[in-house]
Amino acid sequence: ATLSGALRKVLENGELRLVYQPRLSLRTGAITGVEALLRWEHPYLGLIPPNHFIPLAEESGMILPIGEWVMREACTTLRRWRQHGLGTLNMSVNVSALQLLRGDLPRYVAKVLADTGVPGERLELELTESVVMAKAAQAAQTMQALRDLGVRLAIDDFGTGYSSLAYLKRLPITTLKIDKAFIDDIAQNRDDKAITHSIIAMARTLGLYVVAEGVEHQAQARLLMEQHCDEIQGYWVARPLDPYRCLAFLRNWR
Ligand code: G
Ligand code: G
Ligand code: MN
Ligand code: NA
Repeated sequence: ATLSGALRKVLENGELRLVYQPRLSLRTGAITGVEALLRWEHPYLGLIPPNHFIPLAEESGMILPIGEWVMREACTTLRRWRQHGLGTLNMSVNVSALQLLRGDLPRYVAKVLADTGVPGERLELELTESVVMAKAAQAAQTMQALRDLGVRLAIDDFGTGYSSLAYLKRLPITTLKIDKAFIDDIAQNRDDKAITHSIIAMARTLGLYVVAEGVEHQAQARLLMEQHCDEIQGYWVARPLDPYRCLAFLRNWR
């Protein structure tokens, strides 16, 4: 049996689950939201990381039903947490190219929001830079329809592609997530420090919200705070957590 063969059955076999990684505001010290990250628990191959199976799911088109499952599962979890007094918590969901380029994403998102009672303003979708840039014209309309639902749009892994901030500004994007590659050596490397500094400065000018990814050390957090980065995400704040542990983490936070 092949991995893509097994992938075709993940949904009916119930082998997918989501873990949630908290995001910290450097302004308020509050946890503002979580990013849903997909995990495939194969019965005998064990845990298969998304980097291995998402490309396969994209080739086969399986990413469409999987993406719908992710959206519904993430919003259902948020609905439950909202009943535990976490009414202002935001949920970020990764969306792949194929989902974005199919026109019916906004309709599906609207349905999930209606079914779960989650306000659109509490949902953020993470799109990768390369896709948004390559298919800007096609993607722009879908992105606007999502914005009309109140949903925020983030560019994930920002800085690894080729886009200019000025160009991105013409798309209805609200948030930039600076890729971990620029954060890793930020406390030692002057070039990386200069890069994050200018990304943050330009984003501020353009009215975009900035999140730094992959923050593992306090020194990185302190530097990003000095640079007025809005939020951070990474092992220093918390690892991706299963829903039960994540709820406990969120309720115990200060
Ligand atoms: O923690 P991590 O291994 O989860 O994530 C690896 C990569 O997989 C990241 O680039 C992330 O954006 C992507 N990813 C995680 N979950 C999802 C998902 O639900 N959908 C899509 N399309 N990508 C995801
Ligand atoms: O590409 P995307 O940003 O959506 O995926 C985030 C990926 O980075 C996931 O695989 C997640 O588990 C991982 N991740 C999150 N925080 C950290 C961190 O602090 N260090 C490392 N090495 N990986 C991280
Ligand atoms: Mn992401
Ligand atoms: Na990323």
